[in-house]
Amino acid sequence: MVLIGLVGKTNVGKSTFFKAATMTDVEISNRIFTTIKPNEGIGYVTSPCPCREIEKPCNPNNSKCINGTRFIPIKLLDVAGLIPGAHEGKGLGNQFLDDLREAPVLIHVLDVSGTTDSEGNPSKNHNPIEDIEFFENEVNLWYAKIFQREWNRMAKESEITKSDFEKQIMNRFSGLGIKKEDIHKAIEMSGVDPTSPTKWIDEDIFEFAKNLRKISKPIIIAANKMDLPEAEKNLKIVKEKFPEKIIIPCSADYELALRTASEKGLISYMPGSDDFEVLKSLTKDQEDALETIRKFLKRFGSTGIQECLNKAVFDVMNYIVVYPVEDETHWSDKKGRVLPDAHLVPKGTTARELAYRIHSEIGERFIGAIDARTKRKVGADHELKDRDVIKILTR
Ligand SMILES: Nc1nc2c(ncn2[C@@H]2O[C@H](COP(=O)(O)OP(=O)(O)O)[C@@H](O)[C@H]2O)c(=O)[nH]1
Ligand SMILES: [Mg+2]
Repeated sequence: MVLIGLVGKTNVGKSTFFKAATMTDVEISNRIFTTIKPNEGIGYVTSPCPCREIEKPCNPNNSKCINGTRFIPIKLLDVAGLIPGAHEGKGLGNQFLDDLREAPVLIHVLDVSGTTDSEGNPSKNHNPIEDIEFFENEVNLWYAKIFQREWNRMAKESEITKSDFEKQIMNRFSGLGIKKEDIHKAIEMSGVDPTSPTKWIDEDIFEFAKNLRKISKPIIIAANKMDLPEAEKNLKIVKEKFPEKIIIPCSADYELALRTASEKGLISYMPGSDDFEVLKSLTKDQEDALETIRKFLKRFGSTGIQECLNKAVFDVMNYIVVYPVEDETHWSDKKGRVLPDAHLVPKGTTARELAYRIHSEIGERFIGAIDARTKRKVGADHELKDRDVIKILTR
């Protein structure tokens, strides 16, 4: 399952974000929950369900569908607050960072209202730009440190044996989930020579680590606490300073309030939407609180929480959703369930690769596939598109 790390300093709203995003009224399957550690939870990305195109309702198995929107599970990791010097082991330091090894994408929760200082204490007018620079630098230094530890030995070995240095790095640091092409790209970006790694100086290693981190562990920014007074002014400053970054205005507090009210049956609310419907009579306080939130939704389009998850998975990681079926006419599986499973796969995944992802045996017996929309037969190397409904043919 796709894993997203929620990171940032203390008191910015990571746990609030985590709680709101992992709240579920419909549990999918106990199977997934048994693999969850204490700070892990199941959140969802959303995508329009193909069931809108057919007469019959769908019968989701590994995901859920609410009013034609498919909610597909992902794993979220709520990581303890990062403090300056963490890469040297300060605070929870390395343990914190090591928790992030397996996450291919990070959401940096930022207090854009400027009401917490760099240590997480209440403050006024704290500059959130500092937090972004500090955080990225800390993660880059952590990456560099991992490499530096083994650099000399690895570099010498590679030069003596004339082995492929990129491959050696990949194998040695497989725990970081880095691909060979990422290493190749990072070496190119850093302008260093992979045939003589013993000549790299510390700055070269840092530059390489920084570029590799950017490619293999991208960070998007949840500009949180947008409901507070100074936030809008700060958001503008942060966006101007970092025009290339994905920065999403958020209110984790409001998302949590909406999901809680929805769970209690007070309102009907669809995560990610720009409105909600009141279902029961409310107290004056509840009504006022909800109307304030409604104004926020109108102003920003949503609370931003669902958008963060969707952007991380679909825009940054470049994943698509595909729906394997057994019956290309009814879009159902062997048990007759319509559109049972939604799979998140990297863009560019081929029909055969999808078969292998479902089961290695299905991959081995693969002979072709049928696009259930067009009913056309496609070959092994056919690249799947987002929201494809596909039948795998096996011998
Ligand atoms: N105004 C406002 N406060 C928030 C928001 N998100 C979290 N908080 C508050 O910030 C404080 C710290 O939140 P928490 O989730 O524990 O932060 P963490 O230390 O990063 O996990 C709590 O008092 C939250 O209620 C938000 O979107 N808006
Ligand atoms: Mg927390």
